[in-house]
Amino acid sequence: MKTPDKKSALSEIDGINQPDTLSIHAVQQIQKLRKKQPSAKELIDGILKHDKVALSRAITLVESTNPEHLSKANEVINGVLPNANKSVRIGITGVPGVGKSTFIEAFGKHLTSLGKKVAVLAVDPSSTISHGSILGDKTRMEELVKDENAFIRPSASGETLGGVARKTRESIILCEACGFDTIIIETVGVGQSETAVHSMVDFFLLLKISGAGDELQGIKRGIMEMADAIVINKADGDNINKAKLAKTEFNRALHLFPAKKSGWIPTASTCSSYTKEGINEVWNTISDYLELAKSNHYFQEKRKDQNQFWMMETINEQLKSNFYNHPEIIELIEQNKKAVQNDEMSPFAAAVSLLEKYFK
Ligand SMILES: Nc1nc2c(ncn2[C@@H]2O[C@H](COP(=O)(O)OP(=O)(O)OP(=O)(O)O)[C@@H](O)[C@H]2O)c(=O)[nH]1
Ligand SMILES: [Mg+2]
Repeated sequence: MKTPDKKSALSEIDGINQPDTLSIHAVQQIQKLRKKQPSAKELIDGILKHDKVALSRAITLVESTNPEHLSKANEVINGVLPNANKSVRIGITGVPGVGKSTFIEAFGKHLTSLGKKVAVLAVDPSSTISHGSILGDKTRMEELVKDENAFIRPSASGETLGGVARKTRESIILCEACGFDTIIIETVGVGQSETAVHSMVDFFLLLKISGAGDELQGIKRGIMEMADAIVINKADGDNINKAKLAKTEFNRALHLFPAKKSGWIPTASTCSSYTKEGINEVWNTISDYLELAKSNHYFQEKRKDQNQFWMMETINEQLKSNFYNHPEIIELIEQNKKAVQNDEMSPFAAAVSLLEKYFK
């Protein structure tokens, strides 16, 4: 039995003998597989053949910060683009603990039972702090994880909202090309992430739980305006009556908002992800919306507007990151900051000199 290469992770520290059962052939197989990175073409072919492993790998490239990976990711995205877009994209938001992941599990299972193929992505720029809901979500979506017609990808982390949003958008395209017809995007209802998600979905759903009769308190007006439906979750056990009251109150409040450009009138409903009551009604509501928005062409127009918006966002993001990562600029920013602090330079002059330097 030959001992594998000392540098390999499969090789033990000095003084410890390799077990006899270690097969050098198996080690070499693993090493070979590990090193072999699929080409852009292989990934494109895999995705178009609806291979989830290829999809996962392509998303990993999209999430990478390595410039080489990024250019490969772009190649893959461009290659599959003609096959994307044929889906419905649903955004789901709500405060932490409202039951988004549990709802997505129940809702997703309902969708796959209708023969749909469901991909779940998450926008959660805060997950760097909370160390991500990767484990949490995968255990909360136990059934969906096992469903062969579902694909769950936890949020990319360690990033700004802009960065996470770009990755999610590109992942949507990859999922669609891989045959997923229903894309669900979960976002936690804090910060600006709802706005980012709203601008990448067709239908935006706000999840709520009933409170102590003060349902509208503490809810951001902007989120109410963005919502195409409000669903009061956890309408089970002792909560049923409170949930029904909350539904009435939200329906009344929704009527006070100006009419939507889509012609759609948002409504509130109740559901329980535990008893599954109300889950199929949520899909019926979304189907009604799609019928309306497609027949009056709002659906198509909105997607075009979103594409333009994301084009501009991508330019903004790239310019910013290119500027701030430029070695000379990194140095000069520090110098100019000091100069501004010591009143040797005006903030305006300090900024202009940096920009001029960069664009020269
Ligand atoms: N009674 C009841 N409890 C629920 C229901 N849905 C979720 N829960 C519970 O609510 C808690 C939070 O659920 P999650 O699905 O993790 O909520 P979340 O909104 O995804 O939370 P974050 O990912 O942390 O933002 C869990 O303890 C769930 O078991 C429901 O329909 N009824
Ligand atoms: Mg969650």
